[in-house]
Amino acid sequence: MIKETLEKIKNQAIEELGEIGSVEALESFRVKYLGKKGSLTSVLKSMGSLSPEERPIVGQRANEVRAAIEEKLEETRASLAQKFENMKLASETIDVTMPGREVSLGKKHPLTTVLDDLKDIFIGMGYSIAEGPDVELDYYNFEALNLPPDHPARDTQDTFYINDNVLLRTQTSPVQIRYMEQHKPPIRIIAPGRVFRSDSVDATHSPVFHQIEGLVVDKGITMANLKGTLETFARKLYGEDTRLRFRPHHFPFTEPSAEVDISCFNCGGKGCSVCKGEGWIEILGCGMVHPKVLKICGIDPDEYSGFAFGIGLERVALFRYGIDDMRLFFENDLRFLNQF
Ligand code: 2U9
Repeated sequence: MIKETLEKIKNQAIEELGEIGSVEALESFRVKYLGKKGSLTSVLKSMGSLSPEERPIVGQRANEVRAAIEEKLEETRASLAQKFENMKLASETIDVTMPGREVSLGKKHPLTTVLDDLKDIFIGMGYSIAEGPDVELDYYNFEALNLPPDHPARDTQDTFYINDNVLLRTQTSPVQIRYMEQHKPPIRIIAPGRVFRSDSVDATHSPVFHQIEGLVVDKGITMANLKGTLETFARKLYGEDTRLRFRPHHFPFTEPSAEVDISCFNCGGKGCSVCKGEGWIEILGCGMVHPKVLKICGIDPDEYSGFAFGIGLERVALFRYGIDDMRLFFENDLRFLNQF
């Protein structure tokens, strides 16, 4: 009876093994037949009921059955492992004859390219780069720059107010004020950054644009240093033949002040469509730092003097690339940006 059960178990086990397709199913099979509570183990446990003559014979057969099942189980395990290895290899095959995938590289925004060029020129002249917050105190943006409350020039720089004292900066000049509060002369810095004005968007205006301002403070700085610096800068940016024209102007934070034109880089000054027949192109504003501004920053205007200038980055880029609408810089249309 036990012998028959053994044969049944063996046949059933071998048949089941033939159908097993996963490692998990193989483990369940092992527990079912060979585990502590498995069917073969139960048979062995029930051998006590056999006669002393039968016991060794059945015992030997039981061992043979166990060995046969184990052997087939190991075979199945090996062939399953082989099958999965083959599947893995097949799925990971690389076709080296396939054409490569193009990696599309990003590129600099034209404003970044222009900014980097300007930075390089001033760094080459020994300037450091200073930065400050976009959200500023009224004090740093206006008052310290000689623009007290109710000063008429505030109207031309209307901005976005967070509250009575906090606003989005209209110029990068507050960076220089903060710098002067913390550093003694000699000072030679440029302050590039984003500025804000409450302007409606059109081809030449944007409520967000970029400036790069410069400040030099030391003993004995004069208008001649300012002119020489700007001439060097303009020649590096627009070519060695570039001439400069200083026109008197007024800014509350500089005295005297000037607006600066370059001779047209397209026609050399004869007049063309780029300079609208003028021969000159306005590129920046500048002046000698107002003594009141130096004083408010703790620098003695009797001992020190300085010059400052401001350049609108978008304007430089518009001229360089022959673009007539500033909105293109901010729309992020890749058909436009990919041309640079
Ligand atoms: C300090 C003192 C003086 C910065 C200056 C200008 C003249 C100027 C314009 C250029 C184009 C603004 O973006 S724009 O419209 N800027 O004309 N900026 S002088 O003068 C300073 C700055 C900081 C402490």
